[in-house]
Amino acid sequence: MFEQAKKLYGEYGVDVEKALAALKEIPISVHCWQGDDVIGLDGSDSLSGGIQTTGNYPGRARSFEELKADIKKAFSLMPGKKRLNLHASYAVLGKDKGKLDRDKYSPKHFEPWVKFAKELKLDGIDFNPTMFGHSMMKDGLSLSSPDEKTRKFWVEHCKACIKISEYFAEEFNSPTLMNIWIPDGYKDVPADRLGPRLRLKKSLDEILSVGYDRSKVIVAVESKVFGIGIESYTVGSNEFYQNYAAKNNICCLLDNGHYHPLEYVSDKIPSLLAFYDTVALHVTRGVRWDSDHVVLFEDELKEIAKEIVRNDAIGKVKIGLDYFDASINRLSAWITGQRAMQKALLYALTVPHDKLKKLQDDSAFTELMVLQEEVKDLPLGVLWNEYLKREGVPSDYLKEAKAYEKQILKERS
Ligand code: RNT
Ligand code: ZN
Repeated sequence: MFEQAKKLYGEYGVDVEKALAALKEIPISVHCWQGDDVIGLDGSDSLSGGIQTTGNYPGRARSFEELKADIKKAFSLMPGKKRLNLHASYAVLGKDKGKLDRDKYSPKHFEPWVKFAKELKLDGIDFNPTMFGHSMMKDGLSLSSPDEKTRKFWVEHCKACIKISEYFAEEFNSPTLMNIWIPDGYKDVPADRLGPRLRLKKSLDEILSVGYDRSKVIVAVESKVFGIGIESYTVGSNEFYQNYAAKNNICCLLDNGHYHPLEYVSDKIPSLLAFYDTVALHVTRGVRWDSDHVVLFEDELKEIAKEIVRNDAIGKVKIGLDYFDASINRLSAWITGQRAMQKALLYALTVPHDKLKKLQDDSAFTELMVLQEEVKDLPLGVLWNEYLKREGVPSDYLKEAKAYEKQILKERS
């Protein structure tokens, strides 16, 4: 069956073996926060800041040990090259718990994660300062706060995070993406829209002034249009961050839950590629709002993957995942989303882009439409199953996730 499929793809000029070989080398940064509903390990017991998990499926990871066990199990069922994406709130504080605050975290609080990631033979670790779920989030504001003490605290936190990111990069000999997202904004029409942005700008300048090696740490900024309870104004808007990134030579991160329902991130990728060497993604699935539903193999995901592959941007676009669903088996959620991303990449790697591009350039729009429809029916499932086999991961991961639930997670309630 696979040989037949390979031949069929060959008729469209697609080299299936080349596609499968490329797919297993594309790293996907898998977020740690699906496992514990974004709570973290450094003392918070609830989520705040415009983001929210919904559901109360049993078995949430409540400790470092539990989270590690769940990640290990989930990752063992995900094909391809993986990185681990951590938030600062996942610091393993040990004796420092209750003594050191987020402005003082250092590489040593993440050594256990490095050890763990090396055990799993991961490609590297990516990182995020955590500006939510903390008492220093004064009135929901961090880097844009008018309260100087608050603003400084978060500047120091981000500086510390750059140093921790540098440590990860050195340990894995692979650059770390450090993504800054803040929930700062206002529920109702603000009286001053510029002031908060100028303060955010000043904060970012101060953060970047910490000496760091730009070949090791890629600093990104993640914009948003609104959050729950922050409906009227978001300080870190798209226009603000894109201009800041362009002027300061840092990276933009696009989260596809953060735009208007009719704005597409797939279309923003090539716009940014015209100006930047690196673009970062948070791949998610927003349903009516930035709801962070589990990523599925859907049209927009395929378009995103196509923009990465057909623009020769596999090394340039850093693919990270960002979803958290507390209403279903979390392991299955994790794996379903990661596999959907990989499948979309496989899809993109097996579309005859050159042929299609040529039709566009020749203004052969009728032929273009027909061929684009035709390739949708190619037997991708056959290639996918072959890939899973070659990667040594079972196609029936639900069975494994359910067995793990019965054995391990049930004990947690
Ligand atoms: C929130 C942003 C942000 C977070 C994670 C936990 O709207 O998408 O990236 O989801 O950092
Ligand atoms: Zn995000």
